[in-house]
Amino acid sequence: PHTFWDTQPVPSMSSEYSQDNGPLDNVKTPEDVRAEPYPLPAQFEWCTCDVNDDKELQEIYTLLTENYVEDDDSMFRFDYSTDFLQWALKPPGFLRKWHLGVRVKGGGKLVGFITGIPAHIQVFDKLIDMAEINFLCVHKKLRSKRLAPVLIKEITRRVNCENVWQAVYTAGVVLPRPVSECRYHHRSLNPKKLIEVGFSHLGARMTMARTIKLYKVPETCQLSGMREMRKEDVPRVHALVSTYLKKFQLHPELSPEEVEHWMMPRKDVVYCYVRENEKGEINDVCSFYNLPSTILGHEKHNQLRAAYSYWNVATTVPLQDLMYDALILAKQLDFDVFNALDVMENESFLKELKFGIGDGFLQYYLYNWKCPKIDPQGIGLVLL
Ligand code: YNC
Ligand code: MG
Repeated sequence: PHTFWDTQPVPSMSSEYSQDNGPLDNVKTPEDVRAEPYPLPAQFEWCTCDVNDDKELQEIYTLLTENYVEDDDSMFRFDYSTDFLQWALKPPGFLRKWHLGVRVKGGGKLVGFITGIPAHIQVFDKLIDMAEINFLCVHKKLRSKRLAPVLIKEITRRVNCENVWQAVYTAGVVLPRPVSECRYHHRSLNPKKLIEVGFSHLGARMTMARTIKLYKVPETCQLSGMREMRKEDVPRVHALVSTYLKKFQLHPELSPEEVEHWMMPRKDVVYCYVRENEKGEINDVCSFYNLPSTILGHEKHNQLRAAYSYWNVATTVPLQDLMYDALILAKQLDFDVFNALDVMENESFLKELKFGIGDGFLQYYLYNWKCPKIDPQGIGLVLL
């Protein structure tokens, strides 16, 4: 039983996937929205976080780095950097009110967090203003006290106040009810370290030397004309990415400003490369973001450097060849592993490029929306 989720406009676990595509709730206006914040237990208060304030950004970083998502065996925990958080939370049109925190009363310690950012999301034939919800976190010492439902209700109220009634989010856990079930795949770049820290294991009848050789990649790109994306490439990259994403049943409609925000290289945050031909034309683009994990309780290593596949479009080479260069570039940047979901056309390169399947799923969800189930290959959306 889901005491909270059963009260929310999401399809129940037992229901059939809908044949139509539309909202679950009655249509409302911002005047219908409750004016006061939801009540919190007496020791706590709401705060609107300011990610431009270095001290507040540091508090968010500390909450997340100590309390955010871990794997099932508690070996690794996401370690989003402050620069990454600035990038993730300040896209064009972001609202400070959607960076919601819970503090101990009197401006005390930050113990809870959830965020929304605005996005135009196409689901089948409908284009909807949505919030992308992320970074839901409750301090470890305050778990199982039903604080998460209050955070979710309050962010919903703040989103509804802006006349936005739908949201998209992902989670490792199964809740009512996934619109798509996707899986991570992992490509070892530094197999020795991955094995030492327990991220992967030496295969049967494999030696360390043989494993290192198996995952070795060339030192330089194999395609001609690969270079970092520059500001002047934004219009062309926008055209490539927005045309490509239209193929998928669930995808964002990105403006040129959003493409600039999400794809222009930022050191240690997001990497983007274009392939320029002899005529100066760009026809292929690949990108990945840097999301390290803290390695919990290991004496030799304390951080796993992971690159995550982001927006990739190949129009003049096989996608596999473009992604091989992405692996080579990630290796040059000293990443230990390159992760990719089975979304978009990623299945076309995962096996050949020696990705291994991860354990567990990444569930995609829509709030206040019913529609048919979408295969991973129909998902054109990557959330950070
Ligand atoms: C989760 N990840 O099922 P029921 S992903 C949503 N997303 O409710 P309590 C979750 N709901 O089943 P705790 C959830 N995890 O009784 C649990 N729940 O109906 C539900 N972990 O609350 C759960 N971050 O406060 C149950 O649980 C209820 O103290 C229990 O807190 C949960 O960001 C959590 O994994 C996750 O920090 C905060 O465990 C805590 O355990 C934690 O007693 C580590 O809560 C970090 C972590 C989640 C990452 C993410 C996406 C979040 C989406 C939230 C839903 C958004 C809906 C749309 C809103 C806008 C709408 C508009 C328009
Ligand atoms: Mg709680």
